Amino acid sequence: TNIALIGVPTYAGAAQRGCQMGPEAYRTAALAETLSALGHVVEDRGDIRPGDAGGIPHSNKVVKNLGETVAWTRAIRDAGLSEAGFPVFLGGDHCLAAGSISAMAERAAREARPLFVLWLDAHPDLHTPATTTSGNLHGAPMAYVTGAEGFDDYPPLAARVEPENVMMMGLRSVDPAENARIAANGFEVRDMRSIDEHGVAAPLRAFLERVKAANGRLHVSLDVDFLEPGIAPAVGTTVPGGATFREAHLIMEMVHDSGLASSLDLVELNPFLDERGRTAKLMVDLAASLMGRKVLDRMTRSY
Ligand code: DIR
Ligand code: MN
Ligand code: MN
Ligand code: MN
Repeated sequence: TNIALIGVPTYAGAAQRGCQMGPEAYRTAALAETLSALGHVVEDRGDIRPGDAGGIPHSNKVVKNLGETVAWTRAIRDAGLSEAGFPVFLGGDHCLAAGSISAMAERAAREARPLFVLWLDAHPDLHTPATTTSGNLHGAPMAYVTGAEGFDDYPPLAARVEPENVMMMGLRSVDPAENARIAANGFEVRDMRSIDEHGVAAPLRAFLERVKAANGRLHVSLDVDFLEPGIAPAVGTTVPGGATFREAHLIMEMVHDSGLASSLDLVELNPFLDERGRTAKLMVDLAASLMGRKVLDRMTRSY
């Protein structure tokens, strides 16, 4: 596979600074070398920059950095659209997904195929600028890419993602406005309660069958806070009770075996909060599992 690493050093959508250092942390944790060793052709495109961001006011006064977030969204979308291979977007906070997913939806539409999204996150990120109560726009990309009202300041969507083509796993922090949007729109949601009861394998297998049957493209969006904070502490929005090391790797291994994945976000890593890079290394190992590393190949690595 031809993999392009796209650094997106933004914290425009986050609650605290630090995730702008994410792309360098992944490079330091040897992401490119790790994927090359699996036989892929890896090109690091370096970091992208947003265009000029004028301030954009919003009637919801808590909204932060709307102009910057919109400028990043446009730059990320353009970077994604200019890739022919498998882009890996290195965040940066999750506002990144507004650009990456809208680009991948447009690419899929050009091939007359649907885009499916596997959303791995403690949060559904289904706010709009009008409903956010934190003002942090990393809580909004999924509403944007599925065509919610209220994103008039964002770039117009060339193609929206159908909510029923989105599978969210790992949810355990959902705000009331987000819950209403889930109930009204047919997202497939496997929250942590569901994972406790049924595991990840059976529902993921069923989802991947749907992607295959529809000849879809598949984007994977991995927020660090999907993971149990004990194994992945370097994120500004930890929520207890996340996915275990093996649950997360099994998801990546199954997606690899399906052969369906075509793009990936690695988001919300805040290296400033890390202990000796352990979270960056875990995220690199998860990306390696997604790109074909098997349990029996795994190098010994101490976290
Ligand atoms: C919360 C937290 N729902 C918000 N969202 C986060 O700020 O709107 N998403 N952390 O990843
Ligand atoms: Mn998120
Ligand atoms: Mn999250
Ligand atoms: Mn977030």
